[in-house]
Amino acid sequence: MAVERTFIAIKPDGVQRGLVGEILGRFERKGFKLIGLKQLTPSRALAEQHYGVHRERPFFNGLVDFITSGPVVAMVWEGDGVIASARQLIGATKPLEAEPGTIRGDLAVNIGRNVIHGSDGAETAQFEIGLWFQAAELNDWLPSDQVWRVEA
Ligand code: DAT
Ligand code: MG
Repeated sequence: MAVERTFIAIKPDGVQRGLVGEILGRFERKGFKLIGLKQLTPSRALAEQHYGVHRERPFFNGLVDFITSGPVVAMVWEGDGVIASARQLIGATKPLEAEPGTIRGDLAVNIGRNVIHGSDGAETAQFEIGLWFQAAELNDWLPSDQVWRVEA
């Protein structure tokens, strides 16, 4: 499995509800590596680019209103197969259909307040990381336990 990077964002509902630590902890405990982290209230332009594939959907304006309504915690996580694994940790888009044990399954009810975003594929991840982060904001580092933690 190749080492990948993915873009993860805790949406304003997750930040307002005090779930940042809970969510960050799940990615840390899984064993992924934090490469970038910042808190910002996104501009409308940023939100519209981020959700550009949904521009024609009836929920688009409401989605942009929501994601720009308050603080977002934007992150880049790295690891083997992290893109698909993060989507599994996050759970289904509709929180009531998300499995217990997933972030949305455990922490959310409403599709319009589903707490977290994660890139859905390699191309999307590359696009979203570049959209939200400057190259200088991403810090590569070697965990001190890497040698024994990672199997070949
Ligand atoms: P995901 O966030 O699981 O990748 P998506 O890309 O299909 O889901 O949609 C992006 C976000 O848009 C989603 O997290 C919540 C919102 N959304 C999707 N479908 C919706 C709907 N039918 N009604 C309201 N909001 C919706
Ligand atoms: Mg999506």
